[in-house]
This record gives sequence, structure tokens and C-alpha cells, in this order.
Amino acid sequence: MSGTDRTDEMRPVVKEFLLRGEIGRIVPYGNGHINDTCLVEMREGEENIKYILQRINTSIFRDPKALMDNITGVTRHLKKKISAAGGDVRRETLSVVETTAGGSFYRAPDGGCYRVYEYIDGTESLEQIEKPEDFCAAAEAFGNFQYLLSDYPAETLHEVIPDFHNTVKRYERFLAVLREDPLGRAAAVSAEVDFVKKRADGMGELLGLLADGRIPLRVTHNDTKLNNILLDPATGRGVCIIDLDTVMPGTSLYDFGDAIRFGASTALEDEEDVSLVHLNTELFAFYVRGYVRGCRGTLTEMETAMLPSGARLMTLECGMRFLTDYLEGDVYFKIHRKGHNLDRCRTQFALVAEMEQKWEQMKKIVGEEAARAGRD
Ligand code: ADP
Ligand code: GN1
Ligand code: MG
Repeated sequence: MSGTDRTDEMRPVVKEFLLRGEIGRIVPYGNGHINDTCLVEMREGEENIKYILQRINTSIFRDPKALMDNITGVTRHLKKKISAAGGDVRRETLSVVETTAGGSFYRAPDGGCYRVYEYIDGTESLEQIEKPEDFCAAAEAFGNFQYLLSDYPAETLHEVIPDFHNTVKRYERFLAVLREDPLGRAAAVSAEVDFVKKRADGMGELLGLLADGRIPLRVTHNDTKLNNILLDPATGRGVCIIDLDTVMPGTSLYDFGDAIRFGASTALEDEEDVSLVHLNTELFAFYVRGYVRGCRGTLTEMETAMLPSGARLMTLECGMRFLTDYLEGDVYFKIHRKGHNLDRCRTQFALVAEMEQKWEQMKKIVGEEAARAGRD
């Protein structure tokens, strides 16, 4: 994404990091909803060296030190694994650039917290899948990410956003905001409110399975949307999983479900014409195939059986979060137009409704893909 030049504004910040070359240009970059991301271009002789500069959203990530400790720990672990497998440690995971003071982030005098990553060149992050097979590759990369972290000491991870995918608590928060209705927006969205309320009963399904040990707690990414993976445009292969802010203990079903709600839709997450939003079952099948493969046999029978539930619940949860934020006055997700969060909520609910209609088909696909994985 191009945008207003921010070179002068960001120059003092960039100087705090150990970057190669002289500052060329700093411009806004990417489509994240949370952090402020810029591309930094440095010049060294003929060479152009790029970095990603991010202002960490500290109203969401209240403890940036804990956040960065998670990221440096996880990337160190991943680099060891990647290196042992003969991979490229500078491309296959994020590299945090140190500050001149030797830290992993810089706190500016105005309180803003910034970090820098090496830019991973020759890759792209997509908002929508272009070739269905590429979705299988993305799934494999997310599954492999989880696999590589399966021996990460989970107890050392900080829970940077407590109860991040606790759908029941998210529902309670939704009800509280609805009761308060601070902007008087509730009356106009009664259809969406009813949609959520009708589905309240099933919201604890995954939490219940976790609580009684029927599915395992794993180190998961927790924000597996398609634009959080860098793909090689030539081969379609997943190169690097990014946006590691929410790596925390969770379930594989969070990672699977979140990827489906975003990537297996026929429309963008914020499509205004909800009639264009459908669950693409071919994409769903490709994702199941890639994810099972990427997890390399570690998914239990119960986890596999619950994949459709993960997809439905994560989609419902995300729609509910967008609706909550709409009711609250758009204080969490960045918006770019009026009603943006409501549009996002509606696409998610359209997907939930369609998943409910296509439930048997989704279960059949999972059964077929699990059988295929068993044969391969
Ligand atoms: P947010 O938390 O706001 O979603 P992300 O960390 O996902 O922020 O970054 C936003 C976008 O910036 C990504 O979708 C991707 O396009 C791009 N990006 C982030 N890190 C890198 C990197 N190291 N190399 C190349 N592009 C990156
Ligand atoms: C946010 O950071 P980004 O844009 O990748 C959000 C996710 C939501 C997603 C919806 C920390 O992800 O949980 O699923 O928007 N991240 C956080 O698009 O809340
Ligand atoms: Mg992101």
C-alpha cells in the first residue's frame, strides 16, 4: 500500500535502530488492522536495503517488552529449527533488528513504541487467494509453524492479550457494550445482535474440550489470516509466517478457523455487498489438506474432527468482535470508512450462516482429507 511520505516524521525513530545505509524513504505499508506499518528504504552506495518499521499499538499490547520478549524467543527457536533443516534463517522467519541501545524495541519520548524487522524481499502477502492450490501451501506453512513450535516452552510465553480467543468472554464483553450502547448504534443493528444471541449456546465448545483435555493446548499463532503469511509469487509456497504478536498457548482449531474465515471466502473481509460473500468449499478442502500435512501427523483425531467447528466459531467470534467495536465507536480495529466494522461483521456472519448450511459437506471434506493424509 502506498501513502503519504513519512520520512521526516520517522527519521528520528529510525536513527535509534542499527540499520545499514542512509535513510532514503519511509512510507506507509500493508493492510494490518492493528499496528502502524512503514516500509523503510535505506541507501548504501548502489544498494537499496529495506526494513519494516512498526509502531506497536500499545493500547492493545499494553506491555511491549513482554510482546517483544515473546517474539524474540519464538524467532530464536524457529531460526534454530530452520537452520537445522538447512533453510534460510533470514527469510523463513522474522528477524528483529536491534536498537542502538541493544534492545528489541525503542520507546520514543512521546511514549510511542517502535520495532524494526528486516524486510523479506521477493514475497507478497495477499488479501485474497488467486490460485486455489496456493491456499494449500499457505495452510501447510501455518501447520508447519505450529509444528516447529510444538517443543517451545509455552510457560515462558507472556499472555499478551489474555483470553484472546475466549469466545465466551468475548460474548460477555459484547453483551456489556450492547447494554451500554455508548453511541446509540444498537437499534439499527438488531438483526446482527440477534444473529449473535441465537448462537450463544455453542460459544464454549472449544473451551470445554480444552478444559477437559479432549483437545491439547498448543503454542499457536492465533492470527492466521492470509495477509499474515509472505508467499513466493513464483512458486506460491509460503516463505514466512509474520505478525507474531499473538503467538500464545491456544488450540490448533483457532489457527485453522481464523485462516478459513478470511481465506476461504469468495469476497474480502470488508466487502460491502454481502451477497458476494460465500464459503468456497474448494478452498476449504485445500486448506484442510495443507494444514493436516503441515502439522505432520500431530493433529489428534478429535482436533481433526473439530476443524469445521473451529472454522465456524472463529468466524462467529471475529464477526462479534467487529460488531462490538462498531457499537463501541471503532476503538480497536482501524477503520477507513464509516460503517467499516459493521461491513466486516456482516461478511463474517454471512460466512457463519453459510457454514451452517454446508455443515455436512464441510465434515465430509474433512473426513476425505484425513483419509487422504492417512494414505499419503
Ligand atoms: P498488523 O499487526 O497491523 O497486521 P503486520 O505485522 O501483519 O501488522 O504487518 C502488516 C503488513 O506488512 C503485512 O501484512 C505484510 O504485508 C507487511 N510485512 C510485515 N512484516 C514484513 C516483513 N518482515 N517483510 C515484508 N513485509 C512485511
Ligand atoms: C487483527 O493484526 P491483524 O490485522 O493481522 C486482529 C485479529 C483479527 C483480524 C481481523 C491483535 O489482525 O485478531 O482476526 O484483525 N489482531 C489483533 O481481520 O486483535
Ligand atoms: Mg497482520
